[in-house]
Amino acid sequence: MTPPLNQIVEHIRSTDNFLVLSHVAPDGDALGSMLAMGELLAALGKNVTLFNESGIPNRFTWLAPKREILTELPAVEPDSLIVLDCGSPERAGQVIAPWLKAKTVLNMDHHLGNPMFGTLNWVEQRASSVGEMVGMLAKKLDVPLVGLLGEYVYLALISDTGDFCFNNTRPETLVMAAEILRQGLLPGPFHEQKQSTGTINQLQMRGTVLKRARLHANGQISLIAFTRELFEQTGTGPEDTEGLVNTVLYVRGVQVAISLREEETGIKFSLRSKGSINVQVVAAHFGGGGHRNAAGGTLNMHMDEAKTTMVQAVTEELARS
Ligand SMILES: [Mn+2]
Repeated sequence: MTPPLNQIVEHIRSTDNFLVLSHVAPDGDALGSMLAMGELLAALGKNVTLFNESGIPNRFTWLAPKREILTELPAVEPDSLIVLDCGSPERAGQVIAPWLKAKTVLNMDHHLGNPMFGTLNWVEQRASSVGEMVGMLAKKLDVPLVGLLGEYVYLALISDTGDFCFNNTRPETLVMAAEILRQGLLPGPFHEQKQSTGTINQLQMRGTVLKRARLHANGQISLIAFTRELFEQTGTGPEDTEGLVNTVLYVRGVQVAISLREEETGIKFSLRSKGSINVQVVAAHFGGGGHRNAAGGTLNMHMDEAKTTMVQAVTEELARS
């Protein structure tokens, strides 16, 4: 067992009141690991409050969590904060920022380049997901991955591994998934619930985006772009873009897929790569972050400039690989 896990176990055993939070615009790992941590701490008889600045996105309302997810700071101050899936403290959002500086912070994450901003830091880059780390913690604390705890860990596992297809799927990940199934989770209905969240507007918006997809660098780069104009025309929004970048990565010959999304704060970019091509370094160059095969960030420029900039940066990284 790794020393940080020991320290986290000791800290949890000796502390009573926790605030558990994950990054803004949460994905399946951020939500799954946060909800799972809530169940785990409750199973240990601890007081736990959940916090996420963005709340629960529409595509996850089917989870219908029993435990409330606060979007404002709670009135009662916790003894400790557990920060999940945040590659940097900024990812936790602005509301919580003062507490991150002032309080005891357990930083549990799996991103490359995490700056170890916590009082205790457990950063496991090899873990498929932070949900997997919560599962490891549960095992260490003798809490079985049963019921909601199992479901939430499973959500985190399948979300960050692309249903166990990405390189970050390790034997330990599948052993944990097997354990959750052994405890009673049925994967068929679970996946069906998770997938059945689209709308016809979303489908048509995605059709338009795919129709406009382009290849660059002799077919090694694919690029899609979501404009605010298109969101307005189709009655959709940023969260309807989820996952489409993977679709354009799987075009034959493509090594890197770029997705650009126009937001009020600038252009959000998402990068996906195949094999050993590292898009985390490209994202980091523009102040973003992530993993070797999946990374992102924000560009403060217009869409046309963002397209040229990202294609050039990725082309240079391809030349280095
Ligand atoms: Mn994650």
